[in-house]
Amino acid sequence: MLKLTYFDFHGGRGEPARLALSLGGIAFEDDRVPVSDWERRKPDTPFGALPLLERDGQIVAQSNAINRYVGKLTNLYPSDPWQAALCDETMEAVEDISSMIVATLFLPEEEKKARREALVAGPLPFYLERLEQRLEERGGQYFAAERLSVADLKVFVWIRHLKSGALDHVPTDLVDRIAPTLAEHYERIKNEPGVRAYYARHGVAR
Ligand SMILES: N[C@@H](CCC(=O)N[C@@H](CS)C(=O)NCC(=O)O)C(=O)O
Repeated sequence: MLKLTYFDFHGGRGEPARLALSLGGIAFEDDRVPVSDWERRKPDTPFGALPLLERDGQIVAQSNAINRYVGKLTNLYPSDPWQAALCDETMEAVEDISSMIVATLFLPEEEKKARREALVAGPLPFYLERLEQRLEERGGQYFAAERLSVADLKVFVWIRHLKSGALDHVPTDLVDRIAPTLAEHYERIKNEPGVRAYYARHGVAR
């Protein structure tokens, strides 16, 4: 059986793979690490970070490698090489902008405010607009192969975070104002029956 290890919160780099495995109906051990356990477990991980996926006693790290692997298992990764590259492009772009946000998470309040306001003034709208443009060029519904893929799940998880209000100094209506097609994409993925079922199972309202 597969074991997916990630922190015990909703969202973040481990969530797209949790969603993909759930949507694909693949049973997996959902190993949710309490933040209080992390220091103890970190030295045993390949790169000192989560998520990890374990299969038959072997481990693969790096979220997008995991996303591609589970995407292949669940038919949520394009088989056509070009469409696969478009799927990868989307996931790496989300990785770029998410890393900028993650870098602000544990800053002292004043520095956090300044850094987040700078993100809202530049990089966040830039990535939202460029992702929206890419989505529209591909028909406006999905990021690759005109069907649901792990790229859509990764964008969904990121947009969900931006809209959640969990990020002080990032207006919750930023996505709606800057990238309405991306906001529609978020609603479409949120309303996928498998995605609704996943969050209902985990007792998350949004
Ligand atoms: N490039 C890695 C980055 C992994 C990463 O930084 N994960 C964060 C959580 S989203 C983490 O484990 N942070 C705890 C730490 O660095 O100690 C990936 O995509 O998986």
